[in-house]
Amino acid sequence: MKITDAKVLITSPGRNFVTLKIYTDEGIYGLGDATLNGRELAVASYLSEHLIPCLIGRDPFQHEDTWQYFYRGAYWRRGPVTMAALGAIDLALWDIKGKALNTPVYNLLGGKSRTGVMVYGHANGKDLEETVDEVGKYIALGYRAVRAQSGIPGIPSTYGVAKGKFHYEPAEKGLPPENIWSTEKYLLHVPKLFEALRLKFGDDVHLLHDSHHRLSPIEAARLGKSLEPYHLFWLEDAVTAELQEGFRIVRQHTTTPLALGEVFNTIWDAQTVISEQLIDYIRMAPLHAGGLTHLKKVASFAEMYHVLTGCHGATDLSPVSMAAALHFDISVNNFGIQEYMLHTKQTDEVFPHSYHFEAGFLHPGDAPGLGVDYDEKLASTFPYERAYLPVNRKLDGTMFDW
Ligand code: CS2
Ligand code: MG
Repeated sequence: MKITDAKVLITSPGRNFVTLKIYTDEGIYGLGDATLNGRELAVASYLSEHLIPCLIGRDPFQHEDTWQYFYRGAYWRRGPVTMAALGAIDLALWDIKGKALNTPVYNLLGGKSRTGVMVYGHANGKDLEETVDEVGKYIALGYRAVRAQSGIPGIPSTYGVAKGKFHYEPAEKGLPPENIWSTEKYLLHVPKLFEALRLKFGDDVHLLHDSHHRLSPIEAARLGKSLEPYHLFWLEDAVTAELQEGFRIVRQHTTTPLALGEVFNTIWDAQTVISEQLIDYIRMAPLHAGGLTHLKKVASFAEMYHVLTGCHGATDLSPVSMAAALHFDISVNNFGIQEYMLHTKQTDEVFPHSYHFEAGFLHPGDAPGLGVDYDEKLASTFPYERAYLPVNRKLDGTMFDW
């Protein structure tokens, strides 16, 4: 089998998505997600201008050699743009392989290791009361695990809180909106939120929270300790992770489980935090981690150090990414949990898929390949429009992490 062509498809059914479609001489095509939220066209161009010309003529079954070719051959290695483009190619090759062998991709990754993939939903509210109500709605829908993010008294807007009644979608058309931040107000508020959630819903439901890269190690230690009575499933992205050793300070002070890594794109980004057991969950998703080929290696390395997986699954990862993650999740032994932010109805129509939700679990379905398709005609009715993630400033105007 040979690759005969590939094209980059861009659509915006509620938010921008970039999809790679690889064609073969046997009429089978594969899909890969190449969406990098707020930098979509950088990946689209990297694929069209630099990688696709080298893809034509390659055997799509050679996913390891193709991965190495585009990783080592880039010279300028790693980084979110490079690895999202490589991830898209890798996902499309696994999709082609599954279709050619008439089997779902999970059978090529080790087969099913569990009956379903436990997911967590995203509950958020403008204040504590609204957030508690939202968590209750997810529990009523059958979710076993719910992430809770609420507005912070004294701060006009913050990460994770939807503007309207629809689910939270961070990217916005136009130039980057500016959020305002106060770590002190945040650290005072979050323990009250989880105290209220445990009082209302008891101990059984798994509760998660995302600090979204905004604390220093000692602040994260303080928050972790203050949340211990509420036994979170995890506290995510407590600290920015360029300095992996910073998590030694957090680890020394708290038993709250830590999740990290949605912004990582190779195993080297996580090598210290995994090998020193400074985290409990690695959040890398197939799209950003250079595809399933590399993510399998990350999971094997993590397994040696008692670290479980917890793939990123926000709305800016398309249904192609979600499907790939589910084939990975259901097969890998050290599975932890899967994030499941709901896409818009239009997105689900552009990307028809076989995965489905049932009683708090997602199932990848048994369609050959990844089990997702792409309706090009419908996709063309949702034109791309540049959008940005917000930026974040402290109350005194100091530029901070969003
Ligand atoms: C968040 C994401 O889902 C999460 O855990 O960190 O919503 C993140 O903000 C977006 O994926 C950024 O594009
Ligand atoms: Mg996150």
